[in-house]
Amino acid sequence: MDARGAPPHKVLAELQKAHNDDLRFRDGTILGSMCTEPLPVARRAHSMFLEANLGNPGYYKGTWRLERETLRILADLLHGKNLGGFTVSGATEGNITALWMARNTTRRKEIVAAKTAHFSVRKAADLLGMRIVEVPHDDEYRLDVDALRKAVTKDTAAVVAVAGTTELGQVDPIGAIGELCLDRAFLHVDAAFGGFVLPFLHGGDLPRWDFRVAGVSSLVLDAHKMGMATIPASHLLVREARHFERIAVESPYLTTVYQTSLLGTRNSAGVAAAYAAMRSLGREGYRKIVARCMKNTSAIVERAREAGIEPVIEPVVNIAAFPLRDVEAAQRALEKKGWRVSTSRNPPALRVVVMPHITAEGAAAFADDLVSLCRKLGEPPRKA
Ligand code: 0PR
Repeated sequence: MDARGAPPHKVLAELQKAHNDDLRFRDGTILGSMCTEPLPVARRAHSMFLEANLGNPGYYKGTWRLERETLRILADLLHGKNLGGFTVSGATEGNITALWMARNTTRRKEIVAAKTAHFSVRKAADLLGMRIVEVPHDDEYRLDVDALRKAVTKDTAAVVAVAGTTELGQVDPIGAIGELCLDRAFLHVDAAFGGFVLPFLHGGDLPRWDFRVAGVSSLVLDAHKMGMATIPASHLLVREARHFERIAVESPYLTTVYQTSLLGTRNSAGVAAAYAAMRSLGREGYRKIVARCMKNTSAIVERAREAGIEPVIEPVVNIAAFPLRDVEAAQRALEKKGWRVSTSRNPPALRVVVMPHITAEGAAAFADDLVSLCRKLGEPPRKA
């Protein structure tokens, strides 16, 4: 650190220079991220609550009310009654907290999950001294329930199911998983991505995946992904609030006697941003956003299909993955054209996340580039 401070204009110029090197969702070229441009009202809300700290809620009664109200809105959306929960920084913290609670409540050490679960579950297992028992998935990349039946034992603390897997956007058969877990193990649903998509999907007969499934113990969903809020804003909801007691730590000099969150000082700007996004969009607003994302996803898939490029699975949410011979070469070629896409490992595929910042024109332009580059790279149409 310098001995003397620099004048604000100089500092701001440095910040601007760094900011200019960042990509921006608004440019419409990012198809490799699960985040998007936050809603303007969410940005405003975020900047209003920069001082608040929900780690000490007694000083921030208004923010605390907003958090409770946000959780009430979400519980209603996800068909839960009298749920416990709080805002977390992301699904990583949500997954760690849920598994921490499961370990301390059951006094068991095994987490059963499919390979398709997010890597944050591995972080949780490592931190908590737990062991992951990996179960296979079916041909459609959904957790295999028959395999799960064998894997759940008296040592199982929790099963992790995913509603919107990171790589393919697939939804595990949570109804059947819930039946299996009921009275036997915790069932934690990772709806980091799907949480703000599945409730708003038009039509379809999506099997139940939320608190309507009796076996679901906890659920995490990220408002900083499809929730249109700012980063960081995520929510952990727990069917039985008393489970939080198992991870409670005394916090004697604060305004609350116990703290049940992993984090001490807690971000509150994200709480306000999530509240603002949900209040101003309402179900209808999210429905429109999800419908547009799904339409653009279908447009990309259909165009690719015409050129003989089949997606790994029929997209369930606004994620599509194309199994190419040389995924990295295709990614590089698309990057040269200005597109940012990501890849999946299981199976190796080019992965696109069609977020709200992608317009219909953008989706069409991307699909054209994808098809022509694949032709140029000699990507053979995949045989069914
Ligand atoms: N669970 C699932 C199903 C996820 O997809 C993710 C994140 C997490 C948990 C962890 O959530 P947090 O990162 O909020 O703690 N999925 C993305 C990923 O790892 C996160 C992401 C988002 C990465 C935007 C890059 C990016 O540009 O790919």
